[in-house]
Amino acid sequence: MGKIFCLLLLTACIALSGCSQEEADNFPDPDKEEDPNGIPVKKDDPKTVVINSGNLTMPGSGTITVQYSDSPSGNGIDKLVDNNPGSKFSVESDNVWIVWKSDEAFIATGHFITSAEGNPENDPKSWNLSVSNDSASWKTIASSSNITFTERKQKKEFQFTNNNSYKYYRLSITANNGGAKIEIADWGLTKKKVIPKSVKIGSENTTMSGMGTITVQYDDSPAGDDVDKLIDGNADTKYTVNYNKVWIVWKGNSAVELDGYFITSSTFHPQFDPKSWTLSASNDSIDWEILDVRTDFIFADRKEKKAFPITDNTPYLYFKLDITANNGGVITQIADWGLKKVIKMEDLMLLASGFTHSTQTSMGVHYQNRHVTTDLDRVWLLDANNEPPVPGSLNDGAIWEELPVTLYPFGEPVPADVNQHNIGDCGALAALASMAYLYPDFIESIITDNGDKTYTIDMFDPQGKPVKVTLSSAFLVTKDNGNIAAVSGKRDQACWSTLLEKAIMKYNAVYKVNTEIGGIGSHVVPPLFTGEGESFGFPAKVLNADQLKVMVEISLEEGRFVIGGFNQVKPIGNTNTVTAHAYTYMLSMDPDALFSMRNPWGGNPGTDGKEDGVLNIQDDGVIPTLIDVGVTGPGKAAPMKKDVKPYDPSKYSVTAHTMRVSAALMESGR
Ligand SMILES: [Ca+2]
Ligand SMILES: [Ca+2]
Repeated sequence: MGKIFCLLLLTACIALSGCSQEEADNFPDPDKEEDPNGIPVKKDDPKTVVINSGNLTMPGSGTITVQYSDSPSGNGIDKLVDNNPGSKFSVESDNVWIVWKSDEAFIATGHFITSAEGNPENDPKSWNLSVSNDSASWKTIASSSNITFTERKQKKEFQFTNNNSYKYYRLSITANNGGAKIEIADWGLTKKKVIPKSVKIGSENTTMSGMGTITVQYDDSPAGDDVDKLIDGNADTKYTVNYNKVWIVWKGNSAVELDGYFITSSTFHPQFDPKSWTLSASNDSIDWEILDVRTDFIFADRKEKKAFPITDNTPYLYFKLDITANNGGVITQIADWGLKKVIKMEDLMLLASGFTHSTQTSMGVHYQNRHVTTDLDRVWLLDANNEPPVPGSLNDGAIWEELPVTLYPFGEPVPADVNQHNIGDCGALAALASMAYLYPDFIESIITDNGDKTYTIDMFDPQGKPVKVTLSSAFLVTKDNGNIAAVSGKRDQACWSTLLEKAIMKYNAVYKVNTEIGGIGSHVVPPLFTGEGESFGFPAKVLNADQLKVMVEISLEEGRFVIGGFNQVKPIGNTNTVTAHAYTYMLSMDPDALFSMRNPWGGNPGTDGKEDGVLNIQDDGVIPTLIDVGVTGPGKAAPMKKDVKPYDPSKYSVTAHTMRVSAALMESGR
């Protein structure tokens, strides 16, 4: 039967080059039987006519092919489909096959035959209707036998059950009423009637992120593959339409500004994927604004969720996805379609918690009702000879020892200057790295090099009043091997971060607000230097991945310190997340990542420090659900904000990518 296909292709090519009729040989008939009397059977001599327009018995244009080419002039095969009972097709045979090849596959659920003027003996009596999409494999979907037409020009209709689109419909007449010919006035196929179908979506938990109504062009999707599967956010379920094109309209209960939309390919065959489509929007379903057009788009994978951005942020009630072509299949399947609303900070703030605003002190609730600075305090804090106590968490394993100071190893303060060793103050260090990321100039502005190996740091007391803290060049080193135990630069040198960490310890000695720097909360650290302690946060799972991204980006844009962590140990890239640990949020160099989170260890478990502890967080459905975020205002640093850029750790790599953090901290995760 491959020959038929070749022939039809050939015919189609000829039709394209201008001919509308073509005759051909060797068009075999599967239903033909050998003549039992040995009389030579009539040789196949198919004839094909292209039917482009006009009054048709068929639902659309196509080509019609008949088994024999010897119809008398004026009674050709074109007369069979001209929707004129006064004209007839005639052939000198008592059996014949006729193939209608539709330009567009369609679902036929019936056909009709109209008897011709002339001798009733030439009426068809028995026939089979079969279908195909490739003209190679055929399936019989309807049969009629011993049909009698009682009148001339009598139209008889025959219904059958069919839910699939086909391009080829073959009528094989196996018997006539005893005459020498077959004569038919008209033959036509009737397309299944489908009407649009609307489904109300009442749950917020759909890919449309809201409530509304979805309307689809056709109401005949197969059971289990209905439109609810299009918006369930489950790539394993699919929406199927029995057509190669379809439109779908979403009407939200309120107008939304769209940031983008996505389409997920189904689990099944790529030829059923949408290939070309238009997304348009409207507020009255009359005037439509085109938001996005895709042509010849190919999904690279099964269950591939592909996002498409939208630049028109006008609020709209209606969104229409008009699939104008699929990948060649007779049906179309989509796993999911979803709309991505513009995420607004004000909406996210409704989900925030843990506000630390205080009416008493600009430093925030944590610093309320604390020790008020005395003159003696000021004197003690200004004297570099006064060293703070060694943090209890070091278990007397460290002592103060004078070390050379390189204030800015990379020329200005950078997050890479924050490398934790033995002190469990990840909250403070993640905050310092955030300060270096957003406000390097501010850090330089609060550190005064006194030129005598002492440094004075500008800080704020619990009432938010300026207080100066002067430090010697003595820093904590481990008792056993003399290595630096305090935070350090990449070459284990004391630097600005070492000074600010020590300033917090010295501050604690007087104010006893954060008596143990180990375990200090990240949101109480910036106010010590910026004078402002307004913060809020989001526990894990409050924000989804897209919302987290917006929260981080806007917060950084607005110059806020963003610190947070993971609530579970999970694999991420070639390492693991660390729990009970603070990370610094930054913009990522990876365009596919939501954002970066930098580990103050300057590395991550099981890796070296080449990436400076930076994790690029992907929307993998797992990691973002483990993330919490704390956001603290910039206070007095605000005027000195630098442009926020993606953090490039490779700029700060050094020859020895050692991990500096102590084994004990790596164990406890601080
Ligand atoms: Ca006719
Ligand atoms: Ca689905």
